[in-house]
Amino acid sequence: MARERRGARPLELAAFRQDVVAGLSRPQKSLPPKYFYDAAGSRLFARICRLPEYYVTRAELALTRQHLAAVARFAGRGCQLIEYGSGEGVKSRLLIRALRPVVYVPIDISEDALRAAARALAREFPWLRIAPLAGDFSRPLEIPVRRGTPSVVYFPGSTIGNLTPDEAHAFLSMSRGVAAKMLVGVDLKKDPAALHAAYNDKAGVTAAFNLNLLARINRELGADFDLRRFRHYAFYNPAGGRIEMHLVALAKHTVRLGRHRFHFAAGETIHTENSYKYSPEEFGALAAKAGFTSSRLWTDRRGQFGLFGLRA
Ligand code: SAH
Ligand code: AVI
Repeated sequence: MARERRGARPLELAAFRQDVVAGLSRPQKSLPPKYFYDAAGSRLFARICRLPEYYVTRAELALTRQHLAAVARFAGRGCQLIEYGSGEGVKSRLLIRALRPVVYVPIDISEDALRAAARALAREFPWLRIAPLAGDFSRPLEIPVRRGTPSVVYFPGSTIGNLTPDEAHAFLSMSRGVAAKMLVGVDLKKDPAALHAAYNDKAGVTAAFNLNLLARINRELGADFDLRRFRHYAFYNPAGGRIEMHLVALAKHTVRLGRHRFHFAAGETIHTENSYKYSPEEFGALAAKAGFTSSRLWTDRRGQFGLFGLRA
């Protein structure tokens, strides 16, 4: 019998189990990255954002501060602001201050992180109506917005990079039905050495984040992964234009999950995440294919990260 986490819904747990079993049954074992974000995973991600090697958050924060007036003019004040994968909402604060939205709808799969961020924002912005939505943005969601007031979708952090280009295209097309304007944070192509360092930090926080996925499967689904038998492995794949994160089995062994048995050869990997890096042209073309007719791009001074303003 699986040990259910307090508060975990049986349906979500069933979907989690199904995805894990399907992913570990493939010739190249894989797990969907959305499952990184239980409460522990969200805390580890917050630590990643503060690492010296992880330029992503700092670059996006800097460019948002630098171009805030132009971004606010593009989005328009008094809109309904819908944010996918809101997490801690670090950058959201800047937009909320500049846009003064009539409602802010943060959407995140990590319920604990979502509630904590919403509580903090409510203290900071007592005038703001906040309508948090715990859910999976890869599935259709009922978003509580009013017709008649313009909506803006905000998708920062390069979370779009964790989708395959096909999934990103589907996501952008879906968002076009939610709002006519979108702000998307995109990590840009750069020196592979900088990318490599960002996903192989010296303090080992990214490794802990990657391994927490196995710990979560043990906690919530009652599997018997031995974390000492796996090693974090992340590298830039230039042909694919993406960082790949894997967990490498250090020795031949078998993992049990209920009635399932998953055999690992020494050196075999579980592919846990892709993090796509785009050139401005590549992302512009993807947005155009998804039906956005015009796009603006703001970048930080070093050209590491881009914020795209898309209009349908
Ligand atoms: N926007 C924040 C957090 C980025 S981390 C920032 O820029 O720093 C990615 C966030 O997306 C996490 O909070 C994670 O819980 C959430 N997330 C990942 N996959 C998701 C999915 N399928 N549906 C909803 N939220 C998801
Ligand atoms: C959330 N996402 C954009 C992060 C990234 O950079 O792909 C997740 C992450 N994985 C390892 N470090 C950070």
